[in-house]
Amino acid sequence: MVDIQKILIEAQEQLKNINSSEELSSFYQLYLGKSGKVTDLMKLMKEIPNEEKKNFGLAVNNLKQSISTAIEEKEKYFIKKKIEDSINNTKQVDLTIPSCKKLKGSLHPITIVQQKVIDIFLSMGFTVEDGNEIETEYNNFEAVNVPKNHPARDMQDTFYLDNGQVLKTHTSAAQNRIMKKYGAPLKAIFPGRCFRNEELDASHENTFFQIEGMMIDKNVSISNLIYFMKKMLTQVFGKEIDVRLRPGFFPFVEPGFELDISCPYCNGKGCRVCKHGGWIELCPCGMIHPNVLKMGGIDPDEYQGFAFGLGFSRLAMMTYDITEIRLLNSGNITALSQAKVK
Ligand code: FA5
Repeated sequence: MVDIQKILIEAQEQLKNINSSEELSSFYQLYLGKSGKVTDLMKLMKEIPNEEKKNFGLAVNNLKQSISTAIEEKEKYFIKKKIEDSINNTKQVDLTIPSCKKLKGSLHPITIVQQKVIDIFLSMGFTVEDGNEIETEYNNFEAVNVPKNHPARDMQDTFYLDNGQVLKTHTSAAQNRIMKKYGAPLKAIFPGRCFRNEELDASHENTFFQIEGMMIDKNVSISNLIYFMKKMLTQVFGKEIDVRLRPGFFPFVEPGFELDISCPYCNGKGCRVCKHGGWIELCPCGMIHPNVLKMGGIDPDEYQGFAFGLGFSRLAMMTYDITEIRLLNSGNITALSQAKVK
């Protein structure tokens, strides 16, 4: 007589040691396949006496059911394990890590405002010239009427190089070369980096920018100077700007002035930027001294001219609402990118 219970126990034992889907399919073939142990039992049915057929059939069916269920469960277990393994072996992604932003570059505030001023002067017929950063003492001082031992040299703390040349203290250092290059009449601006060995604070840097301008022709007057400055500043600030002149001393101009602008932020009413005075000191200027014209090869009896030296770093600060000049040279992209046009 076949011991069905024994076959079931044997199958359950074998199943415990099965560790892969491949082993499980062999197990299936061994019991439920075409010539499997359970299938063979079913084939025995016809040899079983009639009175035992019912019990035998029931027992074989139960055996088949038990083995099928066990195989199904094991199969489910393998599928689940496969999914879990693949999750565990996949590189984990932390969705809370901030993404790496691609930072877009932009032009420096100085460059943006400089380009704007250059465009305005180009549209008014001025030529744009370049100045050297390392200059001869002659160009920086003597040629603009500041001879050796003149007290005005002390106003510009100068970096001297071992070879006797200087780091240009002002853009006026290019005046002589430009006059000699073009002669008169002449309309030119020359932006540039200047250097002074100064005490640093929120509005003084040792390296800063100026834009110099010169117009030389017959019958040039202070009215021309006021006209061009007003026109340029009105375009830079995008609104009508009033200017006023106060006397100022510079050896290379006579008369010399300090040009103030009506505060573009409060329209002259008084605010933090203009220190509540309604005016901002922006640009020293004046009529070019006859000695300077002469040294530039231009006859002062025939020609006159005006010159101005715009403190360009400060103009950029005003335009971008930057209150600390040292930020401009800091290379601090975060701070510079927060600078907003006023
Ligand atoms: C001059 O440099 C004259 N060459 C300007 C000039 C040109 C006058 C032509 C007349 C005719 P001053 O030293 O004041 O002048 O400087 C001009 C401007 O440069 C100042 O008004 C200021 O805005 C800026 N400046 C001067 N020193 C510094 C500094 N250390 N840091 C930032 N800006 C400065």
